Amino acid sequence: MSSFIASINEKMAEAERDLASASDSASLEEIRIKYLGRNGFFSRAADDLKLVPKEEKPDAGRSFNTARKKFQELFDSALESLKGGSKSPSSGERPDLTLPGRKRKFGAKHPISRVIEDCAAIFRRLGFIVADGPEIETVFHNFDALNTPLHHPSRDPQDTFYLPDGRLLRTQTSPVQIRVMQKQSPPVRIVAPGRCFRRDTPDATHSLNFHQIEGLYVDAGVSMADLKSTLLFFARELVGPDADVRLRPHFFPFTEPSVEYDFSCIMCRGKGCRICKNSGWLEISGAGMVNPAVLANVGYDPEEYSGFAFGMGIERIAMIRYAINDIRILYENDLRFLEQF
Ligand code: 2NM
Repeated sequence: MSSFIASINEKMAEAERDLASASDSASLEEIRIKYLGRNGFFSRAADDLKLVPKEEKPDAGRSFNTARKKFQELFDSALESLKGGSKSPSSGERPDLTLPGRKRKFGAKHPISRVIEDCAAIFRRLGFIVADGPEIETVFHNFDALNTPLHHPSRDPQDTFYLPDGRLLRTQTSPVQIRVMQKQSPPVRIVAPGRCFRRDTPDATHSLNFHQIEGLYVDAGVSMADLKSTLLFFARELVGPDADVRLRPHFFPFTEPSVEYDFSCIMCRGKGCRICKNSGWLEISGAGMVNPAVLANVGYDPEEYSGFAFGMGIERIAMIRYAINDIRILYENDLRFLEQF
């Protein structure tokens, strides 16, 4: 063995003894300087390495590198165990309790999460349970089971993202309701919040992905009056006790009859303003009595059970609530925006 390698091995044994006896950070610092400092052992050994005869150099270099690495590991773990307090601090080293604390930066909930959680909490008080399901869906759960006919425009690849295997990105959260109904018999009282996808040209009010919360209540004797009172209770919990709700006739394949519904404008309390375009009403979304064909598709007897369902756009509610005029700001992760929540 070359004398270079021998001296390295000898020094490493010494280093191990030094590190084992280090009891505080001051002695550890001394050790660091002794071995890693500008004039420390490894620095001088690196100079010596240059003088090693050529044929011994590869071996010498290897043992130098190994020793250097091993020392760093031993040193780091000695430092770690000192910090971890496994050795009791000597008197000079008590923690300084007068030092200012470490500042923790708290995150904030995204406005979409806030709206989802607030809505879900209101429905939970009415006995609804939060359900979820996959964002990649089958055509059956997203369209067929919901009584959406083959020729319906929303089924077109122009409007919906299809995967090569024929599945699709769900266009609404109703397939969650289908899955829950397939699994259990009535009564079913659920809300399904979540992310949905539609092909759209993005602008201030359209986005390729958006969020919905849909509700479903199926039991014997559920009526349109239950739907309206549920929406009214929800509106009053969300925006205040003087809120009102109105239903307008509409068409959806999955509900019959179907409605679109509005909440009275939160800004002007129905008198007419810029937000509601002077109508006094804010369009929220659609609802209706679950189409008997949908109940039959999941194996429920439409003669025995009836139900209502509704959907709401989370972004729409967030934009009204927080006076946001461009939907895109909700997805850009701009901290100047997000830190306000
Ligand atoms: C809406 C509007 C109207 C709806 C229907 C169903 C189901 F699964 F029961 F058939 N879930 N959600 C529904 C009805 C959704 O969103 C605008």
